[in-house]
Amino acid sequence: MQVTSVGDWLKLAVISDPHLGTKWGTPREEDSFDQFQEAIERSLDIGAQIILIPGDIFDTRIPKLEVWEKALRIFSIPLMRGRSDVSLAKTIDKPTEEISPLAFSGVPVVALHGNHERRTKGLKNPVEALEAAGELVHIHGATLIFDTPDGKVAIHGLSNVPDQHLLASIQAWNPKPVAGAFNIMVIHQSVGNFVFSTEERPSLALEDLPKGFDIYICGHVHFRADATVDGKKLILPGSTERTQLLLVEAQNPKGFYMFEIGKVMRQEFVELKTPRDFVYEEMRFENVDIPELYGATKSKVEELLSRPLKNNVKKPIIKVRLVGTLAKTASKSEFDEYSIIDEFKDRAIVNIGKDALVSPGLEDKLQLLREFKEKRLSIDEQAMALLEEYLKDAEHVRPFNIRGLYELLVEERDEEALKQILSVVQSLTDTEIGGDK
Ligand SMILES: [Mn+2]
Repeated sequence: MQVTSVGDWLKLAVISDPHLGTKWGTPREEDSFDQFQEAIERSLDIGAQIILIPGDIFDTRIPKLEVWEKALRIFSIPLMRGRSDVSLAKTIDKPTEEISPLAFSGVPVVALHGNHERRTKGLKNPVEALEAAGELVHIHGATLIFDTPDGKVAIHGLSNVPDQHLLASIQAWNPKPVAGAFNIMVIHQSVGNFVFSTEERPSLALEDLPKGFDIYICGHVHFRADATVDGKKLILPGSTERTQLLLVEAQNPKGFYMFEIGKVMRQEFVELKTPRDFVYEEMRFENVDIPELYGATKSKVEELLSRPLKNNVKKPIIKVRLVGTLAKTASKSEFDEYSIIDEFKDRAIVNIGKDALVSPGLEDKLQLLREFKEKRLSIDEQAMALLEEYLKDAEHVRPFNIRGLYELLVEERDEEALKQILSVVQSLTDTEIGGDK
């Protein structure tokens, strides 16, 4: 990328959805921090004059102190890189007393809060806490106008709003492009066809976005994408951290955007080097038995591990999704995916999805449920009947009076239930010992 260019007003970095603190307590707990720090440092190395973060800096509303400690260190990096040649000229709908002069002692960071950080009205969210520390400027239904050596740039931002209030919030805010400035509109919502997950409905049609801005930027969606709004670009940078192990995440690299804004706008997606490799594969089966399933899954993981890695420092994430039907004699619960995960734990972070693997007996079980419904059994009776159905082949529970125990437990007569169990266990051990003699 060309670092020195004449006539550009501003080099703007857009780094989205770092989700700091996600996967805490797992082998991946450092990832969100490593990737965000790389994005911040590299954007500064390329010459970013403003860093814009469209929400979900943190993974939770009230992050742990351990997460804060790491986050505060990373946010101090842009402050220490020397004063940027941009200055805040004016704010609209943003009281200037909320902004700390410290935020302009280095390269300023402008941020929205995302849905992961949003809190009830009257409570402070963690992005506001970062603002109080002078590490960034938070915007929500507000505009910041910056003077750069060559022109004005206006950042108009609406932090995350619950879907049902979104249109009303945009109408109430009613942002207008600033004359003579390059106008950036930034939000954190699902928009158009871009949604966080298949369960989510888009909360905003592309045509509902306010008109007349030079570029639209949207956080929230974790894979990189772009579209056109009113003849202008809509950029979804995607998250720096891989929070969902979906196929689309395996196909899209993680990174951030650098924009060179001026009479013309240039953009570059900068791919990060710190993310772990992520491989996603689907395996299809028909009437597979359990030993076969173990064998096939293990050799698939082995095969995926033999491929060259981009990141040789961190163990790759390998997701294998099992799809299809099990043999008649097989039950899904007999397949313990954790034994495979454990077997490979020194070489990879393995994830095995077996939701789409169907036991042939499932159809029979659904039929059973339908019958219960027709017979109008009570919930308790349905549970009892299901329990009996499940246990009918389990020899080791046969000596127990399951129905009797269940009824005692429903009535919270736990002591009596325990006594019954102990007396059965006693009689069983007595006969075992007796048999040995
Ligand atoms: Mn997010």
